[in-house]
Amino acid sequence: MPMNYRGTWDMVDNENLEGYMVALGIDFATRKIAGMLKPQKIIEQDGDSFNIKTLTAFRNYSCSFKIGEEFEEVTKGLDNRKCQTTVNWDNDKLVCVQKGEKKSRGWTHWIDGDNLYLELKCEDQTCKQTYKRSA
Ligand code: VL7
Repeated sequence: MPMNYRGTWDMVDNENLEGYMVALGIDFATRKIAGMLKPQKIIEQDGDSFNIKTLTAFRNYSCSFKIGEEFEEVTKGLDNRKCQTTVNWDNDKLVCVQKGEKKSRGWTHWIDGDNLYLELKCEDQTCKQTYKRSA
């Protein structure tokens, strides 16, 4: 049985989003707005099929994928790049590799109790986020 990520999750901690955004080349004004946001993740999951919505008062981002199947991801409203993206299980962790112009790009999710963790990586920067289950 795959780990169940379904739910609504509210961000409670955000470490080095600034460094991650600089690595992605996000402009100053957008970084200042983005740094104020408290995203909510709505995760839908049917076995190995996922939809992850990241919702904020400023912009939303949605991503659908199936474990092990590479797809073209356009990071619309973020840095607007194309990546060849694959998400795999590492035990109960979700490990995403985003191949493209930026080196060492990807993210990892894991769950511990009512906390959802996310590490976002780009080049030499790591942003660490914590979410709490709200539904
Ligand atoms: C990616 C913020 C900041 C540009 C706008 C701010 C809008 C939110 O990749 C992500 O999630 C994965 C794993 O859960 C699934 O897609 C989230 C958002 C990180 C990056 C870049 C600032 C512009 C913020 C929509």
